[in-house]
Amino acid sequence: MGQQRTDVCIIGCGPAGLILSQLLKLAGIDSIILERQSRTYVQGRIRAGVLEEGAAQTMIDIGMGERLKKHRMLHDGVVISLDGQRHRIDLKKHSGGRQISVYGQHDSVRDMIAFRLAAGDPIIFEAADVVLNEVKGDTPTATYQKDGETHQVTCRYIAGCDGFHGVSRKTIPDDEITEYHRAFPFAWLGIMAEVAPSSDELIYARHSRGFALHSMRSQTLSRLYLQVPLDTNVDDWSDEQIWDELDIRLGADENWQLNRGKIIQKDLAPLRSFVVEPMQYGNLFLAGDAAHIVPPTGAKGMNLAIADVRALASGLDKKINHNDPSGLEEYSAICLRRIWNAQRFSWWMTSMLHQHTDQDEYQQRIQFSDLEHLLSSDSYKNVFAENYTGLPFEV
Ligand code: RFL
Ligand code: PHB
Repeated sequence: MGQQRTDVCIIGCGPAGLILSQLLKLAGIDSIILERQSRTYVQGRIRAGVLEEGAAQTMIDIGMGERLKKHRMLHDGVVISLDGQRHRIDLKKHSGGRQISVYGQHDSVRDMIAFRLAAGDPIIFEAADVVLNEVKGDTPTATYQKDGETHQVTCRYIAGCDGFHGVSRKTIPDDEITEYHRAFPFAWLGIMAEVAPSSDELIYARHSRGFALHSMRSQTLSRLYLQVPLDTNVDDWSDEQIWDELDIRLGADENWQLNRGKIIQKDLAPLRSFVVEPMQYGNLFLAGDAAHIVPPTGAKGMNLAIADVRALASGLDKKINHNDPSGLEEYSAICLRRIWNAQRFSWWMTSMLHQHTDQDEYQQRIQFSDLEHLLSSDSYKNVFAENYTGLPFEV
């Protein structure tokens, strides 16, 4: 059996695992990343687009954000469309000067993998059947299969950064954690299209036919979404049907048109909320989607993952370098304060902008009234902008 040793064994090579590995390195702490998928697969997974100011700055500060800094699109505002009428919210003005960065998660992941490998630090791709052992003891281990052999990593701490379907959370006995779930009865059909964005800023559209979102990745790539039923088969939607529906929901008219282009990817994402408490079991710490999921409407998932690993890296630094356990003891509580706030914000944005199948006329009016209040009240816009651009980090 192949044997390896490190301080922290990180399971999962998504944003949480990659950023944690670099924060630890800067604190002089050694880590190994074990990733189930291939490098090509991980780099091709299309997901988030919006980074809070603090999340983008974290990537830049740790040296992994050179391309982000050069290629991101910095936005000062977002547009909310109500049955085709577009209204801008000035995020910068209402958040005390903060902007958001629009940059693809798969680009960030590709940049960070290249950075780590160029520094000679290990990522083990295609590590199959990861099993975590002795996580309550002083020397936990992770075993995995690769190239027909069993390998074992012995470490002091394990960071479960392996997403919602990972193995880390499942290692914790059921009676040691509490899970909170909420499933929404609809999904998003997402497309990536080779066409210039039709708007300088994101458009979140509430429409009686369902929610739509216009986002982007670059001057030549647009990312758009439609609310669809959960059981949708994306192949049942022709490209033309998708553009026609986006036209209606985003309110295309003689004054504003949606640019159409070649659709190079179609995907379906269910909307759900999930939190596990606490985010620790012995020397195993969960971070990112392994511990919580939010519906993408508030653009919070990757941002939360980054806030988690900042707190985890700080706790590990205190313990390993200064023998101070306080950061690790408080890790779960620190993260959960931000997580529940993001849960509330994401739930609110989702509820406010989507059509709900069981929604009656009364609820429709309440929803409309909430949005009208947002668009007409400076104090409501301040609350929105503060949440959307990201609250300050506790750690
Ligand atoms: P990830 O990215 O899922 O990475 C986990 C990694 O772990 C690997 N893995 C394993 N490795 C070893 N052994 C196992 N047993 C393993 N099981 C899994 C996986 O292969 C993977 O490489 O989790 P992480 O790092 O916590 O990052 C979370 C983010 O990916 C996620 O929250 C965001 O994508 C959510 N999200 C958004 N977040 C934002 O902050 N802003 C956005 O604009 C935004 N838009 C979105 C989104 C998510 C979306 N989808 C598809 C759900 C838009 C969409 C449509
Ligand atoms: C994206 O660009 O993919 C995106 C943007 C904003 C969201 C969700 C996804 O709220």
